[in-house]
Amino acid sequence: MKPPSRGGPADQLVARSVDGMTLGTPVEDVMDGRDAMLPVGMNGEPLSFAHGFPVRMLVPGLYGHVSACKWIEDIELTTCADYDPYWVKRKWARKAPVKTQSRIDTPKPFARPKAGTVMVAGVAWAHHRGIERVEVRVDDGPWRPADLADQDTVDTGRQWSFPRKATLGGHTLTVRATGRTGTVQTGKRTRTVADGASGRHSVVVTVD
Ligand SMILES: Nc1nc2c(c(=O)[nH]1)N[C@H]1C(S)=C(S)[C@@H](COP(=O)(O)O)O[C@H]1N2
Ligand SMILES: [Mo]
Repeated sequence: MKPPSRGGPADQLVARSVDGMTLGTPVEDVMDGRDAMLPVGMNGEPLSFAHGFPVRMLVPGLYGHVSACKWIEDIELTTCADYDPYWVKRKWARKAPVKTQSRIDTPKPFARPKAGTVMVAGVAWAHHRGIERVEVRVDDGPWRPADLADQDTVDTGRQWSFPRKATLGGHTLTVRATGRTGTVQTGKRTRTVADGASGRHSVVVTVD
C-alpha cells in the first residue's frame, strides 16, 4: 500500500520501467515549454530495444539519470517529498541540468601533427541554452575565439574549429565554452556524482 502523501505541489514525475528502474524528473523542467518527449522512434525507425523500445522519455537539457527512462511502464505525477527514485537513493542529484561543456575531437591525445596549420576542432554544448562562444588556449597563452558552425537548435551540440599555425614541440590545447546565458565552462574539476562532471578538456600533442 502507498503511504499517505506528504502533500505539497506535485513537483516530480516518476517514470517506472519494466527493468525496475525509476527515474524522477522535475515538473518545472518538463513544463517550461521545452521539447520534452516520449519518443517511439529515432532516425525514422522504431526505437531500438537498446534505446528503450517501445517508448522512453527524453528531456532536452537534463542528464539521463533525471530524464531518460527507457522501456516505460507508467509515469506518476508525485512530489519530491513523497518519492526518491533509484539514483536519488544512491546520492545522485534530483536536479541535474546539463552543464556548459566542450571537447576537442581533433587532434587526438598524443597525436604528432606535422608543422604548419593544425586544425583543432570539436563540439560544445549547453543544452537548452545554446552556445555563445568557444575559446581555445595553447599552453598558458591567451584564450582565443574558435569559429562556430551554425547552432541547429539550442538543444543540440555546436561544432567549432580553430585553425592554428603550430610551433615545433609539445603543446597542451585546452577548450572552454560559454553558454548564451553567459555561463563560462568552469575549470573546476568534479566527478560525475552527484550532478555531472565538470572541468575542461585538454589534449597534449607534439608538433613534428
Ligand atoms: N529503464 C531504464 N532507463 C534508463 C536507465 C536504466 O538503467 N534503466 N539508465 C538511464 C541513464 S543513467 C541514462 S544516461 C540513459 C541512457 O540512454 P541511452 O542508452 O539511450 O543512451 O538512460 C536512462 N534510462
Ligand atoms: Mo547516465
